Amino acid sequence: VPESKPAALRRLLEGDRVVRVIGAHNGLSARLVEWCGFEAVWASGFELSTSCALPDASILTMSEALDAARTMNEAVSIPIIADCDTGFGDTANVVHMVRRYESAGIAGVCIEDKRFPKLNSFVEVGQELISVDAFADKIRAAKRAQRDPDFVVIGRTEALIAGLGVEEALERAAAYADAGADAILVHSRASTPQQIWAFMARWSLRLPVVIVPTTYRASLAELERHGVRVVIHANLGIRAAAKAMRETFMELQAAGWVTPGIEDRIASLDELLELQGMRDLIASRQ
Ligand code: SPV
Ligand code: MG
Repeated sequence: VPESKPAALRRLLEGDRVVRVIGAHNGLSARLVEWCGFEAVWASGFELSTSCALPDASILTMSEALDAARTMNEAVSIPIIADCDTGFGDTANVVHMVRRYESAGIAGVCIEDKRFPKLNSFVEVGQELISVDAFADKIRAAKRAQRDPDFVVIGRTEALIAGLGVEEALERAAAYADAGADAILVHSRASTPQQIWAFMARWSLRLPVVIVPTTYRASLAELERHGVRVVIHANLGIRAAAKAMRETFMELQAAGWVTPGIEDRIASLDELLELQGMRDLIASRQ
């Protein structure tokens, strides 16, 4: 029997190497994450919202996020970690969400301790958390709702994002671990990793730690040294895509509506036929 995706994700979390994860928002970006050799896909709420030209503020529904996660999952053979924001509401919503994501074959979900409706962590105002107990309740409910014991639930604390400090982040992480989380994501938007290293120094390593270094830099060697297990580059794909699209469109405008200068800097049609799976389709017919 081939290894299930939840089992594959669990094996990565339990290994001793830093797990490298990249954010995606659709089948194409997820497939590129796999083809470039990364270990898992982060189905990013920020990327998905941006790709819909909507704010990352609990505007998209659970079904919309699930549809996107399912498309990504079907496009790759590596596990998907789905960014499920606050769990799309209260504890009962978390239960429903876990059942639906698990049935769709998603390897794991991540929920965060912000108040629903949430705002993306890079927004500096209005970052409000729910109580430790209320969020621990969500984690417990999520763990009770899953059927496959390998399905992964990551508890994410936004204590540092809300400006509450490392002590609060540690307290919350410990409570979420006690509630049954399989890993802890600790997020920071500081310009250096100092808060994260302070957290790691005092975290007893009883659960794997996941980080998202967007505003700060941390090399794989440093992550390894501080005991971080999973690193997610959550939004590189859509930032690369947005800039490339804008520049290409603007250049077409400037070039007087002819494309020769652009063609050699964008993906060829051949490349896209390969990415969409046309090559395999044709081969299967012969
Ligand atoms: C996302 O990619 O949607 C995340 C990470 O949750 S962040 O945008 O940094 O909050
Ligand atoms: Mg998010």
